[in-house]
Formats: sequence, C-alpha cells, structure tokens
Amino acid sequence: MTGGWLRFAHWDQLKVIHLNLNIHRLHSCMRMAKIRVMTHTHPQQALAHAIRFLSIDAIVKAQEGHQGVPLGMAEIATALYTRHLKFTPQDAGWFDRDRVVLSNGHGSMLLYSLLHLSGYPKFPIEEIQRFRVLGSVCEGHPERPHGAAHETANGIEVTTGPLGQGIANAFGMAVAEAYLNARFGNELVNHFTYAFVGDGCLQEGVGQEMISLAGHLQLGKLVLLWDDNLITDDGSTDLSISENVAERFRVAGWHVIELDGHDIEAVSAALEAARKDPRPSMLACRTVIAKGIARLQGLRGGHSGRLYEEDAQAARELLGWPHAPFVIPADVQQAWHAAGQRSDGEYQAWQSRVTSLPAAERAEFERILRGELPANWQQVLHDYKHKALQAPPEPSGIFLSAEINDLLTPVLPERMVGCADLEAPTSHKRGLTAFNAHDRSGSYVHCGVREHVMGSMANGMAAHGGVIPLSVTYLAFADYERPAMRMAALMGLPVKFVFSHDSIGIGRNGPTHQPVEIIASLRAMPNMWVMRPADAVEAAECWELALAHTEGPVSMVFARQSLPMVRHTHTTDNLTRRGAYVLHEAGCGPRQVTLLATGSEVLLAVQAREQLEAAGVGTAVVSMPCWELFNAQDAAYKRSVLGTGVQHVRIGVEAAVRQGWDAYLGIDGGFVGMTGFGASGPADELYKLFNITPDAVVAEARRLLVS
Ligand SMILES: Cc1ncc(C[n+]2csc(CCOP(=O)(O)OP(=O)(O)O)c2C)c(N)n1
Ligand SMILES: [Mg+2]
Repeated sequence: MTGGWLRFAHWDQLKVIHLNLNIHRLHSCMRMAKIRVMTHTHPQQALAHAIRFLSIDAIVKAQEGHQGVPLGMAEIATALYTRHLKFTPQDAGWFDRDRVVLSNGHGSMLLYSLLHLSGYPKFPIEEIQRFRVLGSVCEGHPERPHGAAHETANGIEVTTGPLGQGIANAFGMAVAEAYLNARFGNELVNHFTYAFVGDGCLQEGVGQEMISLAGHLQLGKLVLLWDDNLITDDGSTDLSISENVAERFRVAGWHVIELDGHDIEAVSAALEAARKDPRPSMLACRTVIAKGIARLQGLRGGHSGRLYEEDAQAARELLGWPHAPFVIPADVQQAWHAAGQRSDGEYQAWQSRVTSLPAAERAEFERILRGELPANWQQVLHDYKHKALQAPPEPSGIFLSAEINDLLTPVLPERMVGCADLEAPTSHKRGLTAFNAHDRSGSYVHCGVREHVMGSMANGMAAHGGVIPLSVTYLAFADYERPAMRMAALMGLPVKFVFSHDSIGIGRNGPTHQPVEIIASLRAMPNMWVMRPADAVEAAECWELALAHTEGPVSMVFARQSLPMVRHTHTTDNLTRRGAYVLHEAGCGPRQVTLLATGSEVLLAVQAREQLEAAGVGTAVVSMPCWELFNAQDAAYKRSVLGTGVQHVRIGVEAAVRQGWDAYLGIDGGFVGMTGFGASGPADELYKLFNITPDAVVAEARRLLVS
C-alpha cells in the first residue's frame, strides 16, 4: 500500500515539477521577449519578426501549420540569409549557390517566408497567403519542383517532411560539392551546404548514420543549424531521449558550438567560425519553440497547436509589430531585398569566370551543370552488346553491371558510386578510387554498413546536380534504404539504386538474404522504374535506358548467380526500351502459350519452351525487364507481346511472389515462382525445392491448356 502511494506521490511530484518547469520556461521566455521589445536592441530584430509574422499570418489563415520552427528559428535564419548565405533569388538554380535544406520540413513557413522576403520570384505574397491551398507553391511541406534544376529551381532544394532525410540529403550535397570542387577548382565550385534541423531529425537513425559518416569524411562545408528547443510533438524531449546530442557530434569528429539561437550576433559569429573550421559544423542553437505566441511558446502546443487571430494579435502587442496581416514595412522589406542581392557581385564574377574558360573546358563544365550526358556516351554500351555475343562475359549477374560500369568510368566522370560495405560481392569500384577525408577526387564512397544514409546521400547528390549517383547493396537490404528510395521517386530524382542478390538464387546465406516480396514492393512505388535484366545484352540495354532517364529513380536488380546469354542475335535497337518484348515467337504453330519471365528466370522459360515446342505446343517467350516501360506502351503493342485468343494461356515465371503479375496473366493465368520465404541451400537445389524449373513451367502449361 505504502509503496503504491509513494510511487503515486512520486509520479505526481514529477508532473508538478514538469509543469513548474514549463511555467518557469514560459515566464522566462515572456520576460525575455518583453525585454527585447522594450530595449529593441538588435537592428535586425525586425527582419526576424518579419519571418515570424508572415508565418503566423499564413498559419492563421490556413487554420493549420507548424509555427514552432519559423518562430523559433527566425533569428537563426536572419543571421544566415543576411550575412553569410551565397545566393541569388533571381537565378535560384545558380550552380555555385550555397544550398539550404529545411530538414525539419514541417516548419515550411520558415522557408517560404525566407524565399518571399529575399525576393525569389516564385514566392510572391499571394503565394504566402495561399499556404496549404491546393496548387500553391507553399505546400504543407516543401516540395522540390520536378525537372532539371537549371530550368525549374525555385529555392526549394529538396522535398522534406520525413524527418532525418533532409540532413542526409544535405550531407549528399556536401559530398557532391567536394567532389566537383576537386575536379573543377575553387573558382567554379565552392559553396556551403546549410541545413535547418530539429530534434526529430537527430532522433532518427538516419540522422545518426549521417553524423557518423559526415564526421568520418570531414565535410567541412556542411553546417547544421539545430533548433535545440527541447520539444517534439509529444512534448518535452526528456520523454524520449537522455543522451547529450551535441556530444554525439563531437565524438564523430564534428565542430560543435552551443549558443543562444535568438541572439543574432551569436549565431552570426558561430556561422563565421563554422565556415572557417575544416570539420563539419553543428550549431546547437538553444531556442524557444513558437517564440512570440505567449499562450504556446516553450510548450508542447508550440509545435503545431492551432493559432487563432487572437494569438496573432497578442503576438503583435508582445513583440511590438503594429502592421496588418501580411504587411511588411518598407524598411524591413528593403533590408530583406538587400540581403537577396548580397551575392550579386560573386554571381557576376562567377559568370565571367565561366565565360572566360577555354572553350572545351567551358563546354564540359556547362554540360555537367545541365546534367547532360556527353556525346557518344552510349558507344561503350553498344560495343559491349556486340562483344557479349562474340565472347560471353563474366557470368554473375551483378558482375555484368560491374563490368559495364567499369567501361563507363572514363566516359562519365560525373558518375559517383556509394556502396554499403559490399564492395567485393558487388564490384562497382574497380577503376574508381575512394572519396575520403584526404582525397576528394575519388568517386567511390565507402558508406559503411549504412544503407539508409547511402540512399539519402544519393538523393542529395542528385538534387545538387553535377553528379550521377549510384547506390549499391543487396536487394534484401533495399528495405533499409526504402525511405530514401520513396523520396527519390517522389522528387523525380535520377538516382540509380543498384542491387545484387535478387532472389533465392544467392547461395546458402538463407532466407534473410533472399528477397521474395521486394521486387513487387518496388514496382508498387510510383515513378520508380524496376529493371531486372536477363543477360549481358539486356544489362547493357538497361544501363543505357537508366542513364538516359532523368525524370526519376531506377532500381536495377541483378542476380548473384550466373546469367547465361538468352539473346543470341545482335540488334542495334534497344529491345528493353519497350519494357517487354517477344524473345522467341511460337515456332511450331500458332501461339498457344506465352511464357512471361524476368531476369534469371528467362532462361528457364526458354528451356520450357523447347520442351513445349518439341511436343507441338506453339510457345512464345517474352522477356519483361521493365514493367513500367511496358505499361507505357500502346494497347496494340501490349496485345502483340502478351498474346491473345481463347485457346491461349499465359504463365509468369519469376523467383518472387506473384503480386502484380495478375495484370498480365489475368486470374486464369499460371505462375511459377515463390509463395513464401526461401531457405538456406545452394541455388540449384532451392530452385528445385520451390519448383521453379522448366519442368514445372511445362507442367503448368499443360494443366492450363487442358482445363
Ligand atoms: C519520419 C517521421 N516521423 C514522424 C513525423 C511526424 N512529425 C512531424 S514533426 C514531429 C516532431 C518533431 O520534433 P522536432 O524536430 O523537435 O520539431 P519541433 O517540434 O521542435 O518543431 C513529428 C513526430 C515525421 N514528419 N517524419
Ligand atoms: Mg524540437
């Protein structure tokens, strides 16, 4: 009894202490705010307040949004944009601009206010007033515009919302910058990457992966601005975290400064120090969430608690801001516009440095900036196709990709490869050297066993531009980078996610390493191409299409086991271009059976066809390396490939689950594949165990033809 009462009292006490702490925090914040209003010391305070009130007014109008970040980080952002950032709103895609990522993307009004105030043309006041209205550029969370950055850039560098992604993207941008800086020199590429980051991003696992790898690589031009406000959605950070977060950065080799995030001078001085320090920097800016909203500041409700007009009015009185909603006084507006022009000189100087480059150098640099592939880049792939038919290449599926990539190295110096500690079995390093803390000229990033940050890094690199990122691991571990893959698809970023060990055919590592459902799940992702080539020729064709594809990511799925040739005749045409094609038409009579297969199972289908044809059953084999490309073909082509007719049956063959196949097979179609997880054993034995064999395909055809 006593123990129970004591426990209860203890809990109650804790609650009281917590409440007192919050009230204390609230009072001290209000005192601080009043003192600031009374003394109005800092000449730039009104610039910060302009961010605050644009955010408050937009959120009140939208009747929802997250005020915590813009109100808490207004001074930090003011210091960065008015004194340090290299940017030109009039040319938002200027290649040598500093990059800014809002990793705590829920605080989108911070970014929109900054873009509006500093003069980005896509963010007029009307758009701020349409925050969260369908069709507005001021969407709930920031969304990067689709398309080539030099044409579409509007100031939003990456889409953010899933916490942790943004800082990992920023890290990728810093990697791309360092690589291009090593290649083209300070005169052409020399910029910083800044990221606003909240507690949530630093609680996410990907955040820790990023801290570790960026510290290891000593990316000195990466600067994080941490909104250290001690609050997340559920309330105090004490609820869920007790380690010293800044210390995590220090032990990983970062330069850390802890400071008052509402002190513009302190922030500015820290930014100055950060820019000079050779280590990546983290500015731990202690802030008050929702600063300026007396009812919510410093409290859980500051995060996104509903704001009312009364709150806006009270804030105007508290902070001494007499202006009507969405009205920025002329002097403040002018000061912000001046900030937007602060880099004009540097911009002009950079332009003239580019125009005065020797012609060939300039052409190459501008090609890289535009993200264009060099003339004749396909030639090595075409040659490879020829050669593969004359002398069958290395057998393993993933090694075909490795071989192709090795040939691409001198042709595409902008290609950068990240791999999550699987260099030997995937072999995409070959002619490349490592990008590391001492040598930025290498284009192979040893990511360590950190698949998630590898994917997000690749997204950041693609968003930065000037490099073509590859992200390499086993297909079973795609799930570890899936959040990044989804963001690549959502943003339309041209990242090549390369996978090996694509089915049960991996050897004896067992079902943990045997993906059965992952191909289907990747095919379910909008705007993601999934390619599963059947042999060396298809591998070259897939790479040709993947590299030319700039509107979104590609998952390139390769077998670990050998992929003997299934294509025996050279075609100058890229047959994979249409996603699926008839590899063998029925020979002995009209088509009765169509076998549809991908990757390593195409050969099984070919062998099954031989048996069926020998028995007088007209059988076609269709190779389907990329469903997404096939789905985009016209109905007539689709019909010609899939085959039609009452007497005709279709069978899918893939060492994976059936999900998705019904679109081609129909409910009456047959399927030879997996229905559950795999097992530990040699590949050939597993194929027999799970009945994925030519005999099984033949048996399925006979069953369907009879029924
Ligand atoms: C991966 C992910 N999980 C959860 C969320 C939902 N969410 C949005 S903001 C937030 C709290 C984040 O706290 P913090 O970064 O400290 O932001 P603050 O409350 O200080 O604005 C949560 C849980 C999310 N956006 N992304
Ligand atoms: Mg927080």
